[in-house]
Amino acid sequence: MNKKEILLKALEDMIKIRIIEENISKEFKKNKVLSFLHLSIGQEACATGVAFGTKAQDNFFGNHRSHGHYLAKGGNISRMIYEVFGDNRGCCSGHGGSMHMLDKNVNFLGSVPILGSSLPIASGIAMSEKLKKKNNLTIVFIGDGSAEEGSFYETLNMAGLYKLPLLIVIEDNKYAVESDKFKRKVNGYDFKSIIEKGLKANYNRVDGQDFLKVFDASKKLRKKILKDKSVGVLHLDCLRFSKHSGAEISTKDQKSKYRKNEYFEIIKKDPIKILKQNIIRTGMSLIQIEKIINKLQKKYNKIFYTTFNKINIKKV
Ligand SMILES: Cc1ncc(C[n+]2csc(CCOP(=O)(O)OP(=O)(O)O)c2C)c(N)n1
Ligand SMILES: [Mg+2]
Repeated sequence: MNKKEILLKALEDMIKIRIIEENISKEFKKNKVLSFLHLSIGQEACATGVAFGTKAQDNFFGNHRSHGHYLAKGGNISRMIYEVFGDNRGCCSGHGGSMHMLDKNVNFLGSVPILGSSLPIASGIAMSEKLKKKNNLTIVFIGDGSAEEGSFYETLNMAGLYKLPLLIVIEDNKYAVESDKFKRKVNGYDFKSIIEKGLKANYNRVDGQDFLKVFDASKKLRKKILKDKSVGVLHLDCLRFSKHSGAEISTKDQKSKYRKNEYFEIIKKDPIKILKQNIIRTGMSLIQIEKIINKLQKKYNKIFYTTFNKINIKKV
């Protein structure tokens, strides 16, 4: 694929994630989702960029906010929708719901909502891949809050010691629930130097709102980790548009006060807008791109409701 084709395919995947999540959100407001809901709207470039920069044979692990990780990995849209709404046609037979998805068909080996607990599990898979002499990478997505857990440092230490092909992707949206990273959680330590010098792992930090930067960084890290037999951390600065949990996705229903003013700045850095600018640089006009987006929105709205309308939601 040439650059323009890659960007257009990424556009499709990012619109897919957004439309599916917007529709889940609409149904959540009508009490149709029986579990917690954590939307990744605003963070689509992270999942998509890493999926494009790695290979189908690589493994993904997710967390409580993983619809985007699953879809970017090529997960089946209907199986995810069924799962979120507790239908037995879901990828985990409807028992897991939004926060517990697993689909071996696409090497999506599990989203684990207990923060930090996916890290040792992912290391075990990386160890297994190494013992089987497979040249595959295992990627585990965590949030900035989860990178403050002890298991993050323990995993980096052990995975480094055993030279495991493991990539930890930190989606750093600066908040854990409503706790501000800088005001309430982090004592100003030098994260880069702890990872690189302290734990001797590869480290790269890029703008997680820009698909191209995430794509490029994950491609390079994959190559380096597999070549040097070393672990890696990809630190992505990103922005979630929705509140931590629940359905609110627009400024109108943004009720939480903890980042009210900052929120208007945040939504200016829409990853889809940034991707559109990158596509324009390949020679396409904005009108052409908007036409494509319009078609994609219709396509994924239709796919969502074709599946959703087959679900008989049972109250528990
Ligand atoms: C061990 C543990 N403690 C607390 C929680 C409750 N909890 C769920 S999500 C979350 C915040 C996570 O923040 P972060 O890792 O930055 O991810 P984000 O939600 O920002 O994507 C918390 C505290 C949990 N699931 N697991
Ligand atoms: Mg966070």
